Amino acid sequence: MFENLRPLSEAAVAEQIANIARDGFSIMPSAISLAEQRTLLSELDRLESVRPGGDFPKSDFIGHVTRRWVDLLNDADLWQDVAVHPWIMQVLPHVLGEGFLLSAMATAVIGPGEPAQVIHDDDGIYRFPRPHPNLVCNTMWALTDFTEEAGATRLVPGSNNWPNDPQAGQVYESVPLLMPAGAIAFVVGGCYHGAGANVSNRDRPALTINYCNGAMRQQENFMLAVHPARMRAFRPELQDLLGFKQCFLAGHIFGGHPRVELERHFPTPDANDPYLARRNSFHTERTTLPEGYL
Ligand SMILES: O=C(O)CCC(=O)C(=O)O
Repeated sequence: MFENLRPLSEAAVAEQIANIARDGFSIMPSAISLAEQRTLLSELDRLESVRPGGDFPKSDFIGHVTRRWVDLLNDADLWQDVAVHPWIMQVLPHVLGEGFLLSAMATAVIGPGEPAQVIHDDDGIYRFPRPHPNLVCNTMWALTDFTEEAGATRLVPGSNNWPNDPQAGQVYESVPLLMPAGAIAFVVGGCYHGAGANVSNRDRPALTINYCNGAMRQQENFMLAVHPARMRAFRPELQDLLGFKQCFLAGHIFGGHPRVELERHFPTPDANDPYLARRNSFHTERTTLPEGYL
């Protein structure tokens, strides 16, 4: 996926960075081609058929008719492309610093009738006093038009620069993240936001691909979730995002580079490896490791 996307110009990257710093969010239209949108939408249909209702237990925060699938890197290969979308890779080093990591990959298919999510900040999980440098940046992928009726994310512009944490129950002046299908929006971790109420009669299918500063703990425990034999077959850019790149000392093994240990334990991806051979079947079934891998 995204092979035909031309790189963002330097000016376009600078504009994204400036928007994010000022408002806490920024939109990149035409980041996902029509064909790619269709592919991702049919992938969501497939996930619904094999893991109906999503993976997270329902709650007011997660939603009651919202489907959030996770553990996506153990699933269809296209998720490996999603994680390293070229425009996201161009902008994020300037927002989160070199050595930033993939923190969580999920879907947010907001079903009709879902009420608005509480306004929150994504980097509140770290409980660092504000203001602080950017720790987290989420990317919201619009697979159909983000309209107010369909539950476009609500944003509080400029709140990323506020000194206080958002308070549950407080009403904030927010704007809807209106964007056409195919757009990707950055929402920096300090920006107050929440999914909007879906008062339409259709789903609001979106991806939420979340990244963090390289010294922060990732939300999703990829290093335990994805078997090293599988990670070994990922492209190096994705391996880096999972933690095979040191951020100063963070991420070392025996004081050395984690990639050295990856090579030592899993030197040659073997085409006959039964684990790797199963990768193509992930399109139709839930991941299970073959016997002898744990
Ligand atoms: O789906 C959305 O619009 C926002 C989701 C969100 O902020 C969250 O789940 O933390």
